[in-house]
Amino acid sequence: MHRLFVAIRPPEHIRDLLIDAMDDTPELRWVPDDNLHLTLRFIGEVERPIAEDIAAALGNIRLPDFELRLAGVGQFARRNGGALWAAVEPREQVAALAAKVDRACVATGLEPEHRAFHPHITLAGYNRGAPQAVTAFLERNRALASAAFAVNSFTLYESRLSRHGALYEPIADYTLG
Ligand code: 2AM
Repeated sequence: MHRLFVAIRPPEHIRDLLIDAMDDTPELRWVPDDNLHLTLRFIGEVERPIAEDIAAALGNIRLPDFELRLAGVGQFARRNGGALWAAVEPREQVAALAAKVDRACVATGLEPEHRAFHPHITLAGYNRGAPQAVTAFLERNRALASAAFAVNSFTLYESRLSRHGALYEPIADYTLG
């Protein structure tokens, strides 16, 4: 089985800004540079032939390239902890791309994504009991912003679990424009 997702890989200068926002708070598990991404569609575990169908269907997506910029931070709070992330703007084109990716997945037999699309770049995870560190992070990075950066491709990733945590391996790149 292959655990897949489709994502945008931010360019290095944007990842550097994100890494600058990280600190040494021990309660926060920061995402390593290699893993920073904006998820367009989480696919989950599929067999090899389905993975190949998905890879082919993604190659049929036609959309112009576009720009995004970092625009603040936020959190997903869950019962047993949560995640901190950087938000991006504007929403329209990245949402259109996510919708096309979803349609390509549905065309290969996957269930449509029912959750609302909320474009974000996860920066850290935390366990229950880190509210002070979370509040401090949100406060400190409220004004996180960047110049516009070009999004001219997206990537199909395979997620593998290793001793050192999740490893995201690019399987295929797709060019926009
Ligand atoms: P994220 O986008 O909020 O960081 C690989 O697991 C990526 O797919 C992660 O970036 C993860 O969250 C995203 N993702 C979305 N839905 C998921 C789910 N149900 N299980 C695991 N990861 C999911």
